[in-house]
Amino acid sequence: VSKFAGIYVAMYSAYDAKGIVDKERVKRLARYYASSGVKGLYVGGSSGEGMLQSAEERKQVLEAVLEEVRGELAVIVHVGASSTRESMDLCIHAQQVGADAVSSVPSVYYRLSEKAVENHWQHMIDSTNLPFIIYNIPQTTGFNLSFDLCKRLAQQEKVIGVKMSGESTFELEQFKEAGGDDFLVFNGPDEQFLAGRIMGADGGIGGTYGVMPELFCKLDAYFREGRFEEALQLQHTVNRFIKKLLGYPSLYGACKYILNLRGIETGEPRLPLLPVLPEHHESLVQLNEDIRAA
Ligand code: HMN
Repeated sequence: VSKFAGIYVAMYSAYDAKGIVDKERVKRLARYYASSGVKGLYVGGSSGEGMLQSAEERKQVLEAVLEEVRGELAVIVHVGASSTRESMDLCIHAQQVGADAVSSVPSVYYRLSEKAVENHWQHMIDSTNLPFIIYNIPQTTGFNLSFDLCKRLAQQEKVIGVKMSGESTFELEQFKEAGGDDFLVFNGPDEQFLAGRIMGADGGIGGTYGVMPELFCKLDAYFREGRFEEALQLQHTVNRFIKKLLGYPSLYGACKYILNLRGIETGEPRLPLLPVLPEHHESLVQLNEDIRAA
């Protein structure tokens, strides 16, 4: 299980100028991360806009990523959808094409009981031999994983961890406790990466890593080496960038624009996520330079 610990870029999807999934661009983006030092990629999550794509498109993105970096990077694919059936189909596909693990949020839109969410996840777990990583992101799904449910799920060998995108490091610590030593916790809020690591996270999965993967790898290395003062200083630097990124119409639009500036074309985010406007270009050019100089 510990082979999965580490830093994962929550990868953006890449589209052409018309907004259609562009497999070549997806491959180039995956290749860009292969040389950045990260452990792997988290495909089709919030940053990857999996929820804004058809199942067919999600499969295309995953296939492109695997064709490019299979065996080089660990690839976790988010298969969450409103419909259990669709998620199961994505799990089966993930196994067929050689992903390393699957992960899912609870079903969204319907207000579901804990029992229903557990059943939703269980169907996915049973549909594949791949390891499963729970994705807890209460601020967008309205469902907060309980300690008890985490503990119950973690008893299954296939359930290897949780991506904790809630902001409480206390709950993060509790999930680690619930799952036991073999259970991985991935920090979700990038601006709290160091705090999450200190409270027990085994690594992190984040969207802003996508524009500064090297900085997060360095931050993680400082933590592992016990160089906490340097780690803290670097987290402060990173957070100044994140704060700026959060000031644009959409975080994803801003990050994708920065990648475009680096020659890694990813297109604009899909609506309803807003792209950046021409008036933002100049400040993003500056931000890109600041990140590169850090
Ligand atoms: C994903 O693709 O699933 C996300 O990257 C999840 C991740 O935890 C991000 N959370 C959200 O987008 C809600 C963070 O990386 C987040 O973008 C960052 O901490 C800035 O607030």
